[in-house]
Amino acid sequence: MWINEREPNNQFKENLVLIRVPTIAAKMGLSSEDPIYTPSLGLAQLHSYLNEKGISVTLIDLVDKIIKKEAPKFNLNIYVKENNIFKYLKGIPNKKINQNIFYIMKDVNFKNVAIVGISLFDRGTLFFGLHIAKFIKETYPNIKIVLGGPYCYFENEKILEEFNFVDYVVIGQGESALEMMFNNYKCKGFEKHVPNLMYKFGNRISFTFKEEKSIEDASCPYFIIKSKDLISSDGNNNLSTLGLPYQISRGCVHRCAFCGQGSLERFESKSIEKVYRDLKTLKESYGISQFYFADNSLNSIGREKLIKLCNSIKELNIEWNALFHLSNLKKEDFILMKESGCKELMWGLESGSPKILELMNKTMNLNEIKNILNWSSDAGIKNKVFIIVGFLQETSKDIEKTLTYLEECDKHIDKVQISAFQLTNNTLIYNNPSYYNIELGEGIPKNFPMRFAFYEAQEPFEKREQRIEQIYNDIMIHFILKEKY
Ligand code: B12
Ligand code: SF4
Repeated sequence: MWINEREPNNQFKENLVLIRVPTIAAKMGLSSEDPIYTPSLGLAQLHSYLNEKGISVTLIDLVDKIIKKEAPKFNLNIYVKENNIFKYLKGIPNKKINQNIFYIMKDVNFKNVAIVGISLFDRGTLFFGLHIAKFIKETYPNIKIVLGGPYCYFENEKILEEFNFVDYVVIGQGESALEMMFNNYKCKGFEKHVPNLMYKFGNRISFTFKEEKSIEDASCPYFIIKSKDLISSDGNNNLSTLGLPYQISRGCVHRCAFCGQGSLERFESKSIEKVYRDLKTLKESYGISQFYFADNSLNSIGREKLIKLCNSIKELNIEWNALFHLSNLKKEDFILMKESGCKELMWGLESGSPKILELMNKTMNLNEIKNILNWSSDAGIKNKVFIIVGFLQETSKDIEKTLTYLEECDKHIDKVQISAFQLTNNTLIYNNPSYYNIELGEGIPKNFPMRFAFYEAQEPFEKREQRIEQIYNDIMIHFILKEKY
């Protein structure tokens, strides 16, 4: 019998396990920084929703396990060599890789587990996530393996095509998908009723249908942390640099050429009343006053709503930081933000070269940006800027312009984080390769290439890889030598 919603007392004895995988983005040269530890918002939201629906969830946070050195022999670096891992996942034996998974998964009990969900956050979580999936499927063939998380917007069909050990991929919101899957996985053909689900149907790969529930109805996240976990041995609050994640808006009103966030989800934001209620609950439940607003660009909600938000949360006496878009802000906004607890703002500056910004479809003006950064730091808010290197048509002249621009703004910038350009699908560039003078496809390595998955203006693949590596190293050396960053 198909079950839409379960009676709270109608508990199954089976369990649903959700696994969080650490990223190796920095080790892969995709980012200049290892991410700061915060619990996963996506999984906390799923946990909370499924619990409300009477589904018992076990959350395994492997990031936490590694940080706490609970698996000392486990080697995360093994996943950096993607070619080797890819071959192993395709069935070519490799003792070292094979053994590695036991070091971290051996004490996990999968008894009575019906479904294991693995959350893929970014490219740096892909191969470890797939290794876990293979391990579980081979050890417990009856367990259904489902992948989800932000990265599944970028890789989905190919995963199902390549790897039989993955049963399903959820693209987008996972709440109803996991609920329906868990309630009905014993019914034949249940898949077609499950929203946002990609699955194998005979020789074909099918996608069911897209469902986007209103963000206003999103559950208040449930984190499996205890206050004591947040205090490090030196007495500092581990979350003080970033904060407990909480999302106010979803989607983005901008359309940067390299980013798909603007088109993946419709833009929507929570009512200020809901934000206030949730933050109050989180503060009281976890005794935490530091929050990270996990929005793509918080000021997408518009100035009027931003002002309302700041006025409302002022009395909560919290500290917060968030990603902002470098536009549509006035000097007085920063004073109000500071009063409401804003500690740090993170900005996608990306480049100091007008040519590159235009190619990126970044509708920002470098003079205006300087003002914004000044207003922010004058108000006592820290500024962190993100820079992308290796963008299309970027030359050493453009890099010089970026460095000069950063020097000019130096007084108002507290931190710079560099990422290497990655081509992802659902972006303006991917959808219009000829406009950007790149070629996709032929001759490109097949093992999930992303970072160098294209030829640029006839430049051979290997040459581009070497050139970007060089730019990346040069710019990194510049920042390493500069103590402040
Ligand atoms: C907040 C955020 C962060 C925070 C994370 C805070 C936290 N602890 O949760 C911080 C600042 C730490 C961060 C760091 C990084 N991030 Co980030 N981040 C985001 C952002 C803006 C929002 C993610 C989020 O919390 N959304 C809200 C929650 C509720 O949604 P969700 O996570 O998608 O979860 C839902 C579904 O995905 C699904 N789901 C999730 N897990 C699972 C599991 C299963 C089994 C199922 C079925 C469903 C499911 O259900 C959930 C509820 O509906 C996204 C962009 C985006 N909008 O997705 C980028 C994004 C994911 N980040 C990105 C990157 C690159 C990074 C970094 C590598 C940056 C860097 N250069 O260092 C690091 C790596 C972090 C890591 N892996 O640990 C990229 C990934 C792109 C890519 N191709 O790889 C994104 C897409 C931004 C972008 N457009 O470029 N990030
Ligand atoms: S890079 Fe940031 S501002 Fe630009 S589209 Fe993506 S999320 Fe929006």
